[in-house]
Amino acid sequence: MTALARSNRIRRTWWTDAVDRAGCTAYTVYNRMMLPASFAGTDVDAAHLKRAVQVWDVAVERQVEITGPDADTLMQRLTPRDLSQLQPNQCAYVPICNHDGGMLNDPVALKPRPDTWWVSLADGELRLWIAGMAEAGGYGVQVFEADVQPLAIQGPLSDELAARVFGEEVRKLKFFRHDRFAFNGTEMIISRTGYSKQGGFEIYVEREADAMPLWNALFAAGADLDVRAGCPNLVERIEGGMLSYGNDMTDLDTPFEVGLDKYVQVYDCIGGPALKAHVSNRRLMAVEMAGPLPTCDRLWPIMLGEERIGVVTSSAWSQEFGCGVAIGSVDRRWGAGEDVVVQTQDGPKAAHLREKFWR
Ligand code: THG
Repeated sequence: MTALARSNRIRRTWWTDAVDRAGCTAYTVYNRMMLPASFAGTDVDAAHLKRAVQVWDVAVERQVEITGPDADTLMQRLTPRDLSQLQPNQCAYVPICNHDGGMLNDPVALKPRPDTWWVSLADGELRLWIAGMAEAGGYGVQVFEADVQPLAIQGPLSDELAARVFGEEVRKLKFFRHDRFAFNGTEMIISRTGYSKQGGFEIYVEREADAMPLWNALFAAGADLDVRAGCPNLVERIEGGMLSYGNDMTDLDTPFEVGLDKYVQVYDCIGGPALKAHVSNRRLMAVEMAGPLPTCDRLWPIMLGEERIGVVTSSAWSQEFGCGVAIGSVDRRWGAGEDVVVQTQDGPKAAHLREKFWR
């Protein structure tokens, strides 16, 4: 394996020094910023995430701020998800589509204040798209990347750790809700969200001066909980069927082709007419694979006899389930139960299409 060459072009976060010191062994680049990808190895990291609690530097979840009197109108123009019933303290997972209905991003959106949205981006260029739409449509808003850096707490002991640092009230936060909690003489927005199925919170840190004090407070408070530095975990997220923009979907996929049907309710939006007319002929499925598996850094054809019926978009070896776990984009004519062959760069692997993910 070769190293990632660092430079100014690949932005550091407020915690990069601490993440290095904590033993990060691999980074990836996400929104032109450093995202830790491994500490003790994906398997060891996953096992620890499932039993204890981790602190994740997810500053790469960039917040595009849309602020002004037309912020709500523009936001509803940008997504086919119906935002009209959303509570002020609610987060929403929102597909964002181009005019063909193709997925441009799958962010979490929330309102830190009235007339202000934060669009918490997956990897992509969405700020330019939003700024362009605001300008072209003459919306009364400002659009910019806010200097907010999220830190996630994930794992079954997340509530205990968060309560020790932010107080018992944080336990009452419901899934995909946010609120403000005191820390270090300031208030921080915390949501019960995060890119794992193990539960936890995300803290939207707005001042660099609070970043290391928060990191240090979490590690001091969680010593007896075996708190460790961690990161979004490849195998855990595939076991849970959590999607990764750029891997499991691109602008060549509509929400219907990547299992996001339930977030398409409004057609009077960018991409709405295309989505209304759209007939999708493939969908994402769980794929169980025989190992050993090489790194999935290209699309792997899924073969049923001589016919190519889809591609594997992400995969990893699962120690917990004793098999390769994968996400595949498969022709709708074929469904769960099919025995298939996946062509990896290391040769063919026996595989099986499943109805459900592993958790
Ligand atoms: N949190 C925040 N911002 C983010 C992510 C996050 N930005 C980047 C990336 N992750 C965006 N993509 C996702 C993908 C899945 C989920 C959240 C963001 C997610 N999915 C739930 C699941 O699959 O179980 C379902 C959510 C729902 O149905 O409402 O949480 O993690 N701030």
